[in-house]
Amino acid sequence: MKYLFSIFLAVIGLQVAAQCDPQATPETKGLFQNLLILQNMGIMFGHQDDLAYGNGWYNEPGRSDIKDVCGDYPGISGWELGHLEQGNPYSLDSVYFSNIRKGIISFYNQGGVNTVSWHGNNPLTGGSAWDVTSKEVVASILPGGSKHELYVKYLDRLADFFLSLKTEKGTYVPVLFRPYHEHTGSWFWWGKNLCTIEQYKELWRFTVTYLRDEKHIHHLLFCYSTDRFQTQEEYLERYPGDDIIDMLAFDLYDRGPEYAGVLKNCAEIVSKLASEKGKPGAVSEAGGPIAQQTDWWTRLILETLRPIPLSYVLVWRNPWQNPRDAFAPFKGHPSAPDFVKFYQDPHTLFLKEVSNARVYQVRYKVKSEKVK
Ligand code: BMA
Repeated sequence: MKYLFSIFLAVIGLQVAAQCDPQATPETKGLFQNLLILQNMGIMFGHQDDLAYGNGWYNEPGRSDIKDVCGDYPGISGWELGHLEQGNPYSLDSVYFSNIRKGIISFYNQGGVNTVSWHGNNPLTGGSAWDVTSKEVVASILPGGSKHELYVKYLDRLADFFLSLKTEKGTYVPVLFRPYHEHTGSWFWWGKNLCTIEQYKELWRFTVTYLRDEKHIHHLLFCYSTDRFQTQEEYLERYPGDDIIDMLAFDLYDRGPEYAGVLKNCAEIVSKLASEKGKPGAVSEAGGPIAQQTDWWTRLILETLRPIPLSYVLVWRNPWQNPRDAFAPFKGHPSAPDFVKFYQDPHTLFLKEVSNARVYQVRYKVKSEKVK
């Protein structure tokens, strides 16, 4: 009953405001609407590269460290496109793009949500995403810049990939696309000290309009995601605009005892802003010392985030070579028992719940669509 009431409120409240790309495919509009509705009912759990590899294994179709621990898959699955822009066959984390494509389509067919990050190489120096030796990179790829054509080629490769995300029936698979993340820090070439506010916003604006208007891609929801921040002003300083961004998020890793407090503050600010803008909000990356703090899942993540409406919290990858770097539990991990409690809590949403919620189904028409 409580849930029905919040769905009702959410739907009524959203009819006026909430809209993504007006030309978005029905499944993408449906996803946008359902993310808004679901975040009032619980929080989806996500894991990066969950279906690609895990602790001690690589590319075993159907396998997932999360499923090994709790019997279900995450509600949202993270994927990485770094090096796709180079025309390489596999990502910087050694996952074949052909397998990423298959994984995204298959997870969609099971009713789950897919999100994509992009640690693209530095187009000016040819170095990695972490090459911060030049402050001219963003300027160089904007229209008129010396590397603009190269950047357009990068986007063309991304566009080809996005346009290949189609089911057997020819339906484009919606994806949450989260480029240029953690820009409030300065460890990527698009970071705060590496470009001006205007250049960063222009980078987003060019990227989104190119993919949407020139390449006719209408199955992406664009996600803006900072690193840690203290105030709403700081969070919004480089925000490119409501017509460009569909979803508000932040990344926050546990680096000490202040974590719960900082997480709460960031989550409250993003949740409030997202609700004011009629957009979903999320913790787009998280991770903590789960091998030592074995109750991290319930004590820190769940307790902090429970009262705050957010669409998902995604933890980073489990590299197959090194159990100490795992951000999620795997079979036999010391935090696995606590993770099972986290899974069992009604507030967390895994694939079973997300697929039952039919998140690609359109729930309401917005005004502009009725008038047509
Ligand atoms: C980082 C690390 C790297 C990885 C990159 C992109 O946080 O996990 O090893 O290459 O993300 O996924």
